Amino acid sequence: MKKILITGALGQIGSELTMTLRERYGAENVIATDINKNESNVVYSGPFEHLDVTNDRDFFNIAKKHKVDTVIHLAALLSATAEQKPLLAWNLNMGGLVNALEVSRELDLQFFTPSSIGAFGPSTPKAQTPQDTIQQPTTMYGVNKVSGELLCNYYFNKFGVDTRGLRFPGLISYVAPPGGGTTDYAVEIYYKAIKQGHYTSYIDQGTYMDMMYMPDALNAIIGLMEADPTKLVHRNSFNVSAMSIAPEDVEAAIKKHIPTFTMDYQVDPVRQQIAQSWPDAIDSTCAVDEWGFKVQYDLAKMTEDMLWHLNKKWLGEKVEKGAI
Ligand code: AKB
Repeated sequence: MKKILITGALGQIGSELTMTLRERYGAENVIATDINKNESNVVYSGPFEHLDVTNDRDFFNIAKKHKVDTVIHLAALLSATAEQKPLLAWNLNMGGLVNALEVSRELDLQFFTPSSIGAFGPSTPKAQTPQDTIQQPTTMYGVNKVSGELLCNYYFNKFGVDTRGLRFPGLISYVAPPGGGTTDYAVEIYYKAIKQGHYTSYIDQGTYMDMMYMPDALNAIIGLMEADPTKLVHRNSFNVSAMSIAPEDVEAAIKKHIPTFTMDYQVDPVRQQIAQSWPDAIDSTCAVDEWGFKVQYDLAKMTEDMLWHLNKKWLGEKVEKGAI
């Protein structure tokens, strides 16, 4: 990775990945693209281009103009929105992906796109979900993710494109909020804990899902992209997780810092059904063995960091580390 084009750069992963890669590889070497534009650092700290990933010619022209050697394709709808708008999800998630792969084939680029725990379904083993197992998802998002994993394998086997990918769990971050995901509760809960001291969870208690703190997710992307290709048995769909948690676990972790925090439940049937169709806890052993995946944050450490950063964001510099 020397010159990188990122799609969906203003989204939850893109906002932080763009800044991290600009620090590592030089601001001018990371071309952020998105269908939207805002006033953030991502737009002003380096090259930014408007890109609708379903427009194949624009995609090709921007990649060629900037002479990139890598595409990190993040633009996609998440699970809950995809379930509300399945046709849009198919067109954007699959149309964008095939365009990104075609550009990578035509220009001989290295390629990354995230898959998800959503690529699994109710018939998948729920505990210690293996790397290679049954994948029969019941959501449009899951259908997109399984198809995407297979398509990336196809582009590697057929055309030799250096495709790589991770099955991300729910990602938690204090920078940019996610939108339209099933795991979003695990981000919202921290925002509401600080702003209102109370959270109403749309995911029921006892519902376990895999999660990861954003710094670990960014390290995982870089670790996989820089990994020795001869060591990779899998390529496009590594299971990676840092913790398996239910809403009441996050509640308890927050209460250690904010004892007055309260939580109740108003379950959203659509997102609850999606959550129940996903694994409780996936097994990341192949990622550990093939390219050295590791995480720094468990629930307690992540909670301390999230609350500290959110307090700092809203209350200013007055907050001392350790005071939260
Ligand atoms: C979602 O909830 O849709 C995403 C995911 C797990 O892929 N966060």
